[in-house]
Amino acid sequence: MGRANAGKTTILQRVCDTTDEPEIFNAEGEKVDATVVQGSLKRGYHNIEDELVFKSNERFVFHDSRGFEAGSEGEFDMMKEFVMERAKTTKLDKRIHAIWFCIPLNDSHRMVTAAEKKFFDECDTGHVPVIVLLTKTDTLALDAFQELIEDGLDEEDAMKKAAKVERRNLNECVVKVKGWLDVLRFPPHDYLSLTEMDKEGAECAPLLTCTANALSEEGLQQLLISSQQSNLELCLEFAITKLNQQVFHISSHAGFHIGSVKFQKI
Ligand SMILES: Nc1nc2c(ncn2[C@@H]2O[C@H](COP(=O)(O)OP(=O)(O)OP(=O)(O)O)[C@@H](O)[C@H]2O)c(=O)[nH]1
Ligand SMILES: [Mg+2]
Repeated sequence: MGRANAGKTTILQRVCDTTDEPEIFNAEGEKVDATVVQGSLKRGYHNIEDELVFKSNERFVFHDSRGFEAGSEGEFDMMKEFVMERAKTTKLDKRIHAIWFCIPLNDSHRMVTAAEKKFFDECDTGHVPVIVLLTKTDTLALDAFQELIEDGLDEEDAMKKAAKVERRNLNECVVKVKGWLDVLRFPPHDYLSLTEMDKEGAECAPLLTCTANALSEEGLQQLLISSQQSNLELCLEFAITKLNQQVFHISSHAGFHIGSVKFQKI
């Protein structure tokens, strides 16, 4: 989910380790001709019912929201109906498992729009976690630099102090967004800031770890981690965490302690 230009497609491409456009399938599972939708895709047109799949990793199926910030009630209602129905359906192939809600931080004048607040006030996604992704946080670096120049620093000093100001500004943004969303009826499950996702090789592990941790069903957690194919370390990390939990379970029942370090070495 997320307004136009929020960085949605970029994140999906990173997760699937590709720069290609996705293949699109309509609600009936028929492939949609990419040349027909190409122009409209560029303008941010999406049909949330469509399934997006990247050739590089066909294990993930994505749905991309329309930019419902445009203020059209009809579009918002369509999105809400889709999310609430797909979050609860018992049909496995139709179920959505997690929602990444992108809020770009490069537009300080409209950090959170009314339509975004409305989502968290009205959309009951049940067990499906909604994770707010604060995107494009790298753009805060230039803002920080400019702020320091405006305060009268020369370029060299501004460069030196920019990182600190950037961190402070990011923290302030996170606090503000949380303050707005956490008071609503269906607040986000978690928040994560992402930086430079438009750069090749951008780090996806925090996003996958955060999502896996948000999934309430253990089976789904494992499925997510095994679906991502690019990060073996993450597979190992989750396998070890799982093993440690089992070991702890056994040891607490058996009344003796088995050091988890030993098992990590194995
Ligand atoms: N600086 C910066 N730019 C980014 C980042 N992520 C994406 N972008 C750029 O932002 C623009 C929009 O990214 P998209 O991924 O197409 O955004 P989208 O949400 O899919 O947009 P629509 O499909 O139009 O709704 C592109 O030019 C990206 O290269 C980021 O982390 N940092
Ligand atoms: Mg897009």
